[in-house]
Amino acid sequence: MGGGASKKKCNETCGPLPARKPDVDMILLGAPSVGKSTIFRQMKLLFRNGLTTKERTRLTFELRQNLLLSILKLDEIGLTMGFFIEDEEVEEAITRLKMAVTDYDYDERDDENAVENQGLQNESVVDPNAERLQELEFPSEDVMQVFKDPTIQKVYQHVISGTFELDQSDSAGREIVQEALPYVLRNIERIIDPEMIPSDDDCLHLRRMTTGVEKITYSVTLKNTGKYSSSLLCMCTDIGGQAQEQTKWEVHSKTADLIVFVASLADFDRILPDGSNSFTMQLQLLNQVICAPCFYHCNVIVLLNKQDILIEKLKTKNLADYIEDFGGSTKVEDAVMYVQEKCQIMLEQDAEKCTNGSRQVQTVTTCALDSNMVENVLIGALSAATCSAISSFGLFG
Ligand SMILES: Nc1nc2c(ncn2[C@@H]2O[C@H](COP(=O)(O)OP(=O)(O)OP(=O)(O)O)[C@@H](O)[C@H]2O)c(=O)[nH]1
Ligand SMILES: [Mg+2]
Repeated sequence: MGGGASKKKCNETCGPLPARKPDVDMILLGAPSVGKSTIFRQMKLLFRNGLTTKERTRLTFELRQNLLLSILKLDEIGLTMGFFIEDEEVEEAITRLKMAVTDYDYDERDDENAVENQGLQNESVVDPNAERLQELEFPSEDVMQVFKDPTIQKVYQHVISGTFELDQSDSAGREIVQEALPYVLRNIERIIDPEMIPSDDDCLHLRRMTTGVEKITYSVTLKNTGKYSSSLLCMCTDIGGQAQEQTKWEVHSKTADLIVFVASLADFDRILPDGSNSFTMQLQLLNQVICAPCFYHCNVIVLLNKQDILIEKLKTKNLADYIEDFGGSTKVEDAVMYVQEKCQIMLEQDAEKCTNGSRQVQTVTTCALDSNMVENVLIGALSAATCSAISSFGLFG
C-alpha cells in the first residue's frame, strides 16, 4: 500500500503558495484518529514532490517515538495482565526507555514550517530538530533487549492477535496499540537502523495527533468533465479532530468551499466511556457540521475511511450487535451499504433543511493507506466539486 505514490507527478505549485485564488479550497474535518492527516499526506505524496528532506527527518523522530511508546505500552499492558518481567537488566532498560521517550518529541516550536505551513518547502531553513536528532543516540540495544524479552513477546502476541481488550476509556493507549504498534513493531529492525530513511508507507502509517493547522497547495489533472479546464489548483487544510482542535474549524472554514468529512468505519464496535457508540457519534458530528451556518456554503464529501479494518473486523464481529437498527447480513457490502444509506439520508435531509437542497453531498468508502484508491477518490471528488453533476462520476456509492 502507498506504492503508487512515487511515480506521481509534480507540478508548478510544489513551491510557495500561488498568488491566485485556488479553484477548490477544501478542509478536512472529522473526529480524532479517523485518518484526516493520512489523506492529507497522501495529497503530498500523490500531487506534490513527495516528502521533503525536512519532513523525512521529522518522520524519523516520530516513528521512533511511536516505537518507544509501543514498547513501553507492552510493558504497561503486561502489568495489567499480571505478566511480570523477571530479568532485572530488562527492567533497567525499560527505565532508560522511559527517560528516552521525551527526547523523541518533535518540537514544533523549533520548526518554522510545521505549524500553519503554507505549503512552503523551504529546504534552506536549518531544522534544529534535525541537528538534535543527529546528536541523539537512539537506544536501539535497549529497545531490542526489551522487545525480545519473553514476557514482552507474550504480551505482544496477545495484543496483535486481539486476545487483549484495551480499556475503552484509555483513548491515547488505544491509538498506540491499534494504530502505531502493529506497524512499528513489524518494522522494528528498519526503524532502529541509524541509516534509516523513512518510506512513503512509514509516512502513511505514522500516528501523530494534529495540533496545529497545516495547508498545502497543488494542482491536479481532472477527468475530462467536458466543461471545465483539465487542471485544477487545490488548497487543502488539515486540522485536528480532538475537542480542543475542533474550536479552530469555524475560523478555517471561512474560505473553504469543500468539506472533506472523514469518518472511521473501523469504529462501529467502539463504545465510548459515556456508553455511546463511536461511529454513531461520528455521524452526529457530521450532522453538526452540515447544520452549522458557517459551513452552509460548502459542498460536502464524506469519506467512510478504514474500510480495510471494517473488512477484518467483520470476520469475527457482527454489525447488528453494535448498531440496533442494522438488519443486514454479516457481509461487508451490507455493512457498507447500511452506513452509506444512513449518511445519505442524513445528508439529504440536512442539506434540504440548511440550504434548500443547493448543496452537493456525497459519500464514498476509502482506505487512506491505499494510494491508488485515494487518488481515484480525490480526483473524482474534485472533478465533481467543480461540476454540477456531482454524482455522474460513478465513484460515489
Ligand atoms: N488500517 C488503516 N489505518 C488507517 C487508515 N487511515 C488512517 N489510518 C491510520 O490511523 C491512524 C490515525 O490517522 P490520522 O490521519 O493521524 O488521524 P487524524 O484524523 O488526522 O487524527 P487527529 O489529527 O487526531 O484528528 C494513523 O496511524 C494512520 O496510519 C485506513 O484507511 N486504514
Ligand atoms: Mg491529524
